[in-house]
Amino acid sequence: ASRPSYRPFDAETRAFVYGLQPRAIQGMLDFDYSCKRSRPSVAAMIYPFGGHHIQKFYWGTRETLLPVYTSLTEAVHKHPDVDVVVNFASSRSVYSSTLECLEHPGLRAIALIAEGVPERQARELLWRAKEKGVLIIGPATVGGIKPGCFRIGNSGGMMDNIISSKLYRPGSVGYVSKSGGMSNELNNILSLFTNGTYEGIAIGGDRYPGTTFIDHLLRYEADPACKMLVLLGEVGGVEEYSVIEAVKRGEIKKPIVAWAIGTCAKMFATEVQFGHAGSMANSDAETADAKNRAMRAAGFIVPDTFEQLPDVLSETYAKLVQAGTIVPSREVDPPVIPMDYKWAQELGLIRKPAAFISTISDERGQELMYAGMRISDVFKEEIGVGGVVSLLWFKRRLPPYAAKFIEMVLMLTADHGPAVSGAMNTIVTTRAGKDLISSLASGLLTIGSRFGGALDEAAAMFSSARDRGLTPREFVDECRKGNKLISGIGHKIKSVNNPDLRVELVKKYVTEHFPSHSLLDYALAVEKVTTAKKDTLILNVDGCIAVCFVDLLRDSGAFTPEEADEYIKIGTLNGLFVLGRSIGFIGHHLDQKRLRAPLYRHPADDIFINMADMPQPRVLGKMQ
Ligand code: Q5B
Repeated sequence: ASRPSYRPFDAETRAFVYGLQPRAIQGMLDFDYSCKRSRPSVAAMIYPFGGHHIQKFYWGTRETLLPVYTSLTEAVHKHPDVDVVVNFASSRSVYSSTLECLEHPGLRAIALIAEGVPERQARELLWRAKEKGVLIIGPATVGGIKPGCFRIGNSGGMMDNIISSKLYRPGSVGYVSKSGGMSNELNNILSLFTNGTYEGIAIGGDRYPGTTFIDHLLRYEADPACKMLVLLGEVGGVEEYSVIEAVKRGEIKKPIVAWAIGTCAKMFATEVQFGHAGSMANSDAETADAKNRAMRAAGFIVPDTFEQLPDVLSETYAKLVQAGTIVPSREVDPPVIPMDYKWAQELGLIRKPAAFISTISDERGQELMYAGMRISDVFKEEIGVGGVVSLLWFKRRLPPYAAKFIEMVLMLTADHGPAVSGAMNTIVTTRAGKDLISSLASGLLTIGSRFGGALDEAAAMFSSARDRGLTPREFVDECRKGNKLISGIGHKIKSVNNPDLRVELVKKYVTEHFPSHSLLDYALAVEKVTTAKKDTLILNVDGCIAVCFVDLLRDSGAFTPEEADEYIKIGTLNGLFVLGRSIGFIGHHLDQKRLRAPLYRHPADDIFINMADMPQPRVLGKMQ
């Protein structure tokens, strides 16, 4: 890379993100956009699982695509301009993935976000990176931020924090701290009491960070754009003393404001392990007080308390401005970053009409609800499949006799042998090699006004005739005159002498349990008229279920008359046959699969092909 070694990040920096971290990447891209970068700082993601693909992100108000590579080598090959890796690999895989990064000489800086990296592995990585001159930030860090240029992962916090701390444009103060949280605090303080952060790095709280305070402060010292240094150390470790030595040797000459956090440790009777793995004093020199004393003695600008830090920053900054070392730039207007829809919604800032309305079930809460009933209560109260259908189809608990009736209908429509139209189609489809869903769909698509799908029309025809006061004879005559078959009447093989026992079961149950069965009675009277003509013109299973369901809708007290009419009109009753028969169709599919049934071809001698009656094909265009 053409940038000097003291400046690993600038407004052209491009990075790989190792791991699938869409939120962090969106944060980086939002930051880039706020800095008015011409192109995103993230070039690609590396994720060894799931294959190559692309992911979509926002670039301002528009959208942009980022590739996901399964191999770092390929990513490096495709994006030779990338020299930074933000490694989100877990503590288990960060070691191997970082070693892999170190194999690529073009990658000059690596941030390790993982916590809990074994110290032995961290030290080895540190050593290998040093050998290759690669800058390591972390492990156990959010990373760092270069205002106006580049953001490592989630550094700097939410976008509103980035904007309020003016991180969308560079300031003059370079800081180094251990913690990401304290870095955010520093960004805020620096934006209020100086012209803001030039670069800030959180080295991480482990005992063996890849780079330490001195590494970054020496970079800031070398960087002419950085005018003032801040060191936010803490109790534990001796890293502050390396900086003290550098100041004493004259390697650091820029004004350096410093504070070691953890001065309260003396209030405890024993040594205290603070939040970070390395933040515990193992000797007097490692206490925050000793460090603050030593830094003050070496010429650092050290406040008496942390609360006074803003004052000393402000004074130091003012002196640099007065001396002409810092020439504050004209403030640019804070950028407007489009807010994520979800976030804006959470804050109650926006509303939008829903594209769908749903009123039967809800899985958003702790427990799945069927029409307001908790799924655990569905089982506790043993409402059965009939009860579940009542909830999801009619949004109410129906009386037990009604729920049992629904269950009975599902059970006795479940199958009627392999010869019926729908089962045949399921079987033929299965034998053509199709899967369960296709075979089932093929069977279901066969359900129509002649086969299994006569319920709704039967309900409508019988109730209309009865409501209009027609006698059964008048109803049959009216249909005959209009050349209309009566839905729910007639069967291919069942007849008066070969009764359909399913129909007998329904009739028995309904007469015994329903408060009223007036439409069933009417339909049976119609059957008397039709079977007088032909004994197969019985009230069939579709018709019997349909009229009984109308009796249920109208007379159970669970529905208003309008609801009862609506359920017939919107095609509810055919749903009973569809649901029940799905059981049988699936059975036929599995049966054929088990039997390894081969492709079916209908015998030609069973098809009457009559070409003689067909018109001769017309020849279009000129014959040669
Ligand atoms: N005629 C079911 O026909 C069938 C008449 C009628 C007045 C009628 C026929 C029909 C209405 C639709 C219906 C559900 C096609 C049936 C089911 C599920 C199943 C199936 C299974 C299972 C049977 C002979 C003479 C003709 C016709 C007259 C016929 N139907 N008159 N109203 N409804 N019904 N479908 O036997 O004077 O000689 O010309 O369309 O309710 O699908 O098991 O197989 O569980 O899977 O072929 O049970 O009834 O009778 O057409 O030869 O007619 O009777 O006008 O009179 P067929 P056709 P004419 S249950």
